[in-house]
Amino acid sequence: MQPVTSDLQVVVVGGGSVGLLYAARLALAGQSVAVVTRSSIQANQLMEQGLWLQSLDGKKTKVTVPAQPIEAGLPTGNLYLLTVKQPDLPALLPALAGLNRSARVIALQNGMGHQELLAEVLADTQCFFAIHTEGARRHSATEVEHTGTGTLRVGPWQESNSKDPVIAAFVDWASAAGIAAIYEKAMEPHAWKKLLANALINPLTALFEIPNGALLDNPYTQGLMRDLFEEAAQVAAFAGQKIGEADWQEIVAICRSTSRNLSSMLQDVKRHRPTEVQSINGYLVKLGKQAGIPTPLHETLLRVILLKSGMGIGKEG
Ligand code: KPL
Repeated sequence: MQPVTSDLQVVVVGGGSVGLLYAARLALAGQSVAVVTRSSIQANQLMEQGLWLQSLDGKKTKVTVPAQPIEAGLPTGNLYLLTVKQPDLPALLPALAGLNRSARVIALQNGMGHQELLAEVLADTQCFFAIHTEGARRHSATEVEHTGTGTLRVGPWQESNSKDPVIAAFVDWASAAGIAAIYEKAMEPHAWKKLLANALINPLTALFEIPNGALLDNPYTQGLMRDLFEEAAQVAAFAGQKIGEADWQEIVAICRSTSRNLSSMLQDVKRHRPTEVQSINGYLVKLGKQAGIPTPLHETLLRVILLKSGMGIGKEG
């Protein structure tokens, strides 16, 4: 059944696996969606060939979505889904600053720091955050495969009891598209839990070039994960987050349930793309320094991943 609200105009910013997955699934559910890509080549290909979604059952469906490159600006919409990675966010700020005050933005980045960046150009009432566990693999500029079902949590950063109507309509549409979407009162605690999972799984898988599940096959990598967890939990406590044994178990469970996944950081390293390590481990190191909490393991991994992805030492800021 389609949601009652039909005046939602979604603009998906980012033509990576997550952006293409959400664009295709929302469009298939009948939602008006436009896609904004980094390159004009991808935008042209999407316009000419359409967007192809391979569902969990292997079936391929073509979806027609308007697409344009970011250099042409942001098309009109009332909800902007930011699916680009953290390193690509600063370049979007001038375009976001020009949005109508009634427009809402949902940021889907891993790590931390994006909420502060967005606050530079958007009002508090415009900014929402999401964390999702849907699996997606991009096969080409116009083809995406849905590789696993998950949930989509969306809401304001800090606790609010009132529901924004645009975000509520989006949650309804996502549900109509078959995505288990939840409107959360506060995303900050969820973002911290995701940060910890990413801070343990992503750099180790990127360093050793192994799928997520392989981290659990070896007592040394498991031990490293646990030590990274202890450091991160102390920093999280300084930030007012309650992190305990259940969170460690949850991270182990994520590793198991995504065992065949190549983490996003490993994929970035393989593609010679900038990674999100500065917003993940780098954030923990920075906050640890402010709090006087040593984070030698996170700092070492930060440097190693920066070196591995060709960004060099000393740029961690
Ligand atoms: O979010 C992820 C990522 O790869 O960025 C995990 C949870 C580690 C799944 O691969």
